[in-house]
Amino acid sequence: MGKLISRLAKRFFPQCRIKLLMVGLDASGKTTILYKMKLGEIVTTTPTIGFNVEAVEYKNISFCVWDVGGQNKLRALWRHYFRDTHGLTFVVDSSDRERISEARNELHRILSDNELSNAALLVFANKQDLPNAMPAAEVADKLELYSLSQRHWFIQSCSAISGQGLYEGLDWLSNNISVKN
Ligand SMILES: Nc1nc2c(ncn2[C@@H]2O[C@H](COP(=O)(O)OP(=O)(O)O)[C@@H](O)[C@H]2O)c(=O)[nH]1
Ligand SMILES: [Mg+2]
Repeated sequence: MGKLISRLAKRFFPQCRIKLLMVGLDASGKTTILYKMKLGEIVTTTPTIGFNVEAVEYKNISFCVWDVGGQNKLRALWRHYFRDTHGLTFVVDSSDRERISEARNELHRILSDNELSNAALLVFANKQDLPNAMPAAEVADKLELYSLSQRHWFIQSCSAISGQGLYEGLDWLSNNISVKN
C-alpha cells in the first residue's frame, strides 16, 4: 500500500498538493481503512462544533476522513473541507441493507456540491467478508451510481479487515484524479 501511495505522490509535481477525502456513514469502515493504509500518524481533530475529522499527511498528499449522515447542521461546515478536492472516496457497509438508502442520499447530496464537481469518485463496497454483504453491483445499483453523468466513478468491493480490494481501489483513484494547478 505504501508503494502505491508513493507512486501517487510522485505522479504529480511535488509542489502540487493532492487532497483526498473519505466519507461515509458511521461504522462503514473508514477509520479501519485509514489505519490499514499505514501512512503515518493519524491526527483527530474536532473543529468548532463536534464532528471528528481524522487526517493524515503523507508526502504531498492529504487524507481527510469524517462521518456523514444525520447531522444536517454540520453540512455547512463540511463544505470547508471540500474545497480543492481531487478525489472522493465514499465507504459503504455492504452488509447494512437498512441504511443503504441513507448512504445513497448522503452521497448524492455531497456530490451536488460545486466544490466537488471535478473530483473522481471511488466507492468502497466494504465488509465483503461478511456473509450477508451485498455484492458491489448491488451496492452500485442501490446507490444509483449509474445515474451519475459527468462523473468519473468506480466501485471496488473490499474488506478493510483483511485489506482485500483496498489497493485496487486506491490504484484506480491514483490513475483517475487530475491535478490542474
Ligand atoms: N467484518 C468487517 N468489519 C469491518 C470492516 N471494516 C470495518 N469493520 C468494523 O466495523 C466497525 C466500524 O468500523 P470503523 O472503521 O470504526 O467505521 P467508521 O465509523 O466508518 O470509521 C468496527 O467494528 C470495524 O472493526 C470489514 O471490512 N469487515
Ligand atoms: Mg471512524
